[in-house]
Amino acid sequence: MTSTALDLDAIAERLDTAALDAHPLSGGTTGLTSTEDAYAVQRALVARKVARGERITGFKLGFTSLAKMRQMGVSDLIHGRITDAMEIADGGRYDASGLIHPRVEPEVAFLLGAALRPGGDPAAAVSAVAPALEIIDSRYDGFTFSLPEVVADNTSAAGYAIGPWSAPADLANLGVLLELEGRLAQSGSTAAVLGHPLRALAAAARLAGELPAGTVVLAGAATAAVPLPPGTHVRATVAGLGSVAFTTDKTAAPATDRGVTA
Ligand code: OOG
Ligand code: MG
Repeated sequence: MTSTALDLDAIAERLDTAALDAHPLSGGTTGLTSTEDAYAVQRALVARKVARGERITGFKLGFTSLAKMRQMGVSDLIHGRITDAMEIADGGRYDASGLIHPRVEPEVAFLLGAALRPGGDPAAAVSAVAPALEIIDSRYDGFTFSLPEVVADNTSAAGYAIGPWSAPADLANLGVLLELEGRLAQSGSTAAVLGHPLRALAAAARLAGELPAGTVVLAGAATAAVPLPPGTHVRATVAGLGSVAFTTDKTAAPATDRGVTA
């Protein structure tokens, strides 16, 4: 049900400003209770980015693994938009000083060679797969939010890096490692993503509508996310697909991440 009492554009503006100023909002203050309103806010928020010159490069899924659902205390699949301004070059440097309390998580990315309609065969649409890293940065204090609130906040999207693209491989059960400074931070399997990451792709088309050829889709983290400190080399490896990495600049430390429960 859509609520008419809320000013959805004003909520989008608050979230946008929170990101630009790296000053979080308190969860629970948006008044959002409906998912429909939440996606309307997300669209308005992304439209503000596009108006500033950002280009939408694809979609991301959230809460596709139990590890993530448990960590964040939610139980529903969500989706958001990624833009060119969020891209981090594989092997490159990344300045996270403008973020609030960044976390990083290992993912698998799909590249669509053909459009994928809701109900269509996801495997037939995929032209390439790659290991990926996602940086999330909730615009809510302490990463504390309701499901509609995280949807409105474009699912905490902040940055992503994509490793080398390979021909579509069987992603049913590939080992996933997340290393910070060469130390193992998280490990898991692509099977953690809805039993098979292709299910996340099918869900993206079901939830967001037809996905055009050329779209990148992040399937959702296979493990819990970990805080991303400055001056850190981060690498995700997916067995058989290779790895993707970046290094954060040694700039001013972001605000303390008080929300980690994993
Ligand atoms: C929301 C983003 C979830 C994932 O991969 O599950 C997500 C959050 O955890 O703040 O990107
Ligand atoms: Mg993610």
